Amino acid sequence: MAENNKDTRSSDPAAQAVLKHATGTAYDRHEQHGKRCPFGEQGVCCRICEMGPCRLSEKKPRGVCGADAATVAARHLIRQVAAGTAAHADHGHDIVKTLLMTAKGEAQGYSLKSPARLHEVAEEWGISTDGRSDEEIAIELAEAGLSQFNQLEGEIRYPGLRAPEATVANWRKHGLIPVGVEHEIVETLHRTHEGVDADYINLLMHGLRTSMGDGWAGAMLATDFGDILFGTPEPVRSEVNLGVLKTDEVNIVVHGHEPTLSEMVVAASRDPEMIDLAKEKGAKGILVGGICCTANEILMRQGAPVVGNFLHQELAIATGAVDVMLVDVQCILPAVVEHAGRFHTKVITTSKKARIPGAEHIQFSEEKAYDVAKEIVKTAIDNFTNRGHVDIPKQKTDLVAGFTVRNTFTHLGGRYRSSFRPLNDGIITGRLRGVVAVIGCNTVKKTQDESHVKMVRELIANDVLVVMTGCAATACAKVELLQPEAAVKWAGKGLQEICETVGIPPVLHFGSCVDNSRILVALCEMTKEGGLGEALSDLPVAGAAPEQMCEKAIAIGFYCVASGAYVNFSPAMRVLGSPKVTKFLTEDVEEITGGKFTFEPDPVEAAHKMIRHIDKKRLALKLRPMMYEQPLAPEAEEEKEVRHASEEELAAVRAAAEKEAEDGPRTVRHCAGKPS
Ligand code: SF4
Ligand code: MSK
Repeated sequence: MAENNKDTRSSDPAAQAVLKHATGTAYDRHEQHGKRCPFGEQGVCCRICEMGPCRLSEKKPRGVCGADAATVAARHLIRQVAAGTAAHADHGHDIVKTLLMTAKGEAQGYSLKSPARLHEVAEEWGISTDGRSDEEIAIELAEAGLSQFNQLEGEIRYPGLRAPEATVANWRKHGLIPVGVEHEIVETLHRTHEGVDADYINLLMHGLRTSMGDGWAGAMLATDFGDILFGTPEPVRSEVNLGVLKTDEVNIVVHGHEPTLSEMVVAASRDPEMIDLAKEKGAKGILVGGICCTANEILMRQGAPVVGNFLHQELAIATGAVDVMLVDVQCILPAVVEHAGRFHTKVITTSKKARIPGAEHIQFSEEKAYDVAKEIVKTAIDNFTNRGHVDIPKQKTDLVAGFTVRNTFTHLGGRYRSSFRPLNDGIITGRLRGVVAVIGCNTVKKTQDESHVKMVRELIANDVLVVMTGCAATACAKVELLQPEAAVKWAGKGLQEICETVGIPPVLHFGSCVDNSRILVALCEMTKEGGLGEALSDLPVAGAAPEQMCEKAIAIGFYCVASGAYVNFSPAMRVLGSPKVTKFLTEDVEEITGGKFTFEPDPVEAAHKMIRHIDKKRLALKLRPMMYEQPLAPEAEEEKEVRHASEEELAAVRAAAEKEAEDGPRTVRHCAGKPS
């Protein structure tokens, strides 16, 4: 672990082993870039129009057009929200389209793997199932699903269908339910165009509205319709970390986000024709493992091993054992192609939306999905014999994944009494403090995995059940936190009792980033089960993205806060140059949605802030004190105020930055319109 090791780039020993010899990685480029431009980092550099860029400071408090720091920071932030929402929405759109094509018999190799889930969702959506074939139902459901994206009036469906009435009423009061997913994204781009919306609160409210189209539409559709197509996950054992790669097998690493092609690649890798071909080339078999959320998709449904999380993508290649890295969309460092050039790895792009110069491109299409998958597997088999020196770190860890709202129900309530009652009772009686979702990425700005692991250990030690998705889940899986045995080692007594009774780990893997929607639905079910308040914001829960790095994470943070959650987000969003925007996000928004952000960088302190928030909610609900500890001291109820930089401190930072920008030496390019 990093605390015992001088390498602060990663806390993962497998990553450390590869980093000893790997060169030209994201860590090296991060170092080359040095100190970042403080105007950009604080969100007060505007490049919206061609009269700029404008860098706002004490001396220059307004841009050429007159926009102030709050307008500039809010405008750029909600553009990031829109980009993150667009990514998940487009992902969801592709899944819905694949469902439609499958039902029409136009997609090769797919089937409706979960008719039960199809019927459930159809009934929820008011689509008749009586006397109709699964295909007929799926066509109507998919067409209804597609309309969620381009709808221009009314409301997207899921909030009204799934959220508690009190929450829906509050959303409607504040106009926070999107009309349609794309409409709000388009409106974000319009509002943030030069000379349109200059009111930072109006802008941020629209950011909240736009993000709802992610969590409560794009991501939720991706999850539900993906479950219908690929099967609903069940708890499954697998392995994680670079050590899952095999010296004597063809290794295919699928990287990105969408399950449509990776599901087919897993199927093709099990095709006897492909296995025979691999054996002819001297390999013992074919391994398909994943990186980032594609990994989580095939882990959840196929039990495929996880090669690593975001910062493992170059490291996997540097083992010399990856015959093909197949990429689709999102979180793919363009550098993988250049990096692969140092080894034998072939990087194959597959989406028309995401090409990388130098990569081989094999165009994916639903109509020829299985053929495309076989072509990719064959390419990997052919490349197996081109391997040079192979050095795979030995580290790999067992994990249990595959939790969903439905099977968590079954686990908690037993086969004959599926319900969230035991979870709610655990909270009400004080055996369990509450639930925290820890999600999101890795970033070179923090030691890889360290914040996830420290935060989660602190939470479970304090009887908080943790649910995870994305690269965060992979981080904790690497250190054995996703095993039932972890409860005995790390959890507080109350959580331990629950885990032992139910047979679950103290940390539940809910899937990929779009599967954060499963967490939203679980919260809805907890409220419906009763005893924990009327609105989502009443629940003793919180969320965190302690190593966030991308716009999707910002969109997720926004829809969680819109849904009433307390969210710790680190590194902080680029808004700290505007005290007004910072205050809105960390204080004022709570009056509107019941949720808010904190930007605490220290993972243990952040865990305690979330615990204090949960305790505050417990007190408001008049729940019993925690079973295995003393009641809260009154002062502990008071959450420490978020500390904002004073105007003087900000002025000093800006003055120093301006001086650096004017005098050099500068390490930042083009920030002021002048190359350094
Ligand atoms: Fe400058 Fe205003 Fe143009 Fe932004 S929109 S670059 S603040 S003039
Ligand atoms: S993959 S979005 S680095 S979690 Fe979903 Fe990981 Fe963040 Fe990409």
